[in-house]
Amino acid sequence: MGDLLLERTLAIIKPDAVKRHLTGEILRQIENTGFTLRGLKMLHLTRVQAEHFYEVHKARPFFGSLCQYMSSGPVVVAMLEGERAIERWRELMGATDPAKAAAGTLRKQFGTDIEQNAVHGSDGPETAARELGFFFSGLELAG
Ligand code: 3AN
Repeated sequence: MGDLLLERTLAIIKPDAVKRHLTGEILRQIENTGFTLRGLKMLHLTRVQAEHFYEVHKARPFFGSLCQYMSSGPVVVAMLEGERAIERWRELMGATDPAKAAAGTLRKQFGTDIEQNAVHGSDGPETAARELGFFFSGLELAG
């Protein structure tokens, strides 16, 4: 066996997608792509919680608008597990700007614009560990 790399990553179905009743369809595509759902919950972030989650972006011009949007309605957060899950989930999401995302990606199918782009995914192993820890407890992360 070669380089099997079982990873976990954080997926968020963002408020625009939840509002448009796309949660089930997005979870279906996640499972069809071979990811295992290891954790799943819906929550409505406060503005302060959204600012904390996106603190790496606090100097960016879109930070205020992004946090407003991410706290505008419920989100669904999922812990995905699979081989090379971090990179593979980024591939299934597609480019940040839905207009530039490849055909078949979730952002191409369901994104509205560069901000309201339907889904979030951790961009590397350290981010995945931090972001999973933000939403899931030690109890949920164990095992
Ligand atoms: P990605 O989510 O593809 O990793 P990031 O980390 O650059 O992209 O941006 C985080 C989030 O900030 C994006 N998912 C999107 O909602 C929002 N965003 C990124 N770039 C812009 C922009 N130019 N204008 C408005 N919102 C943006």
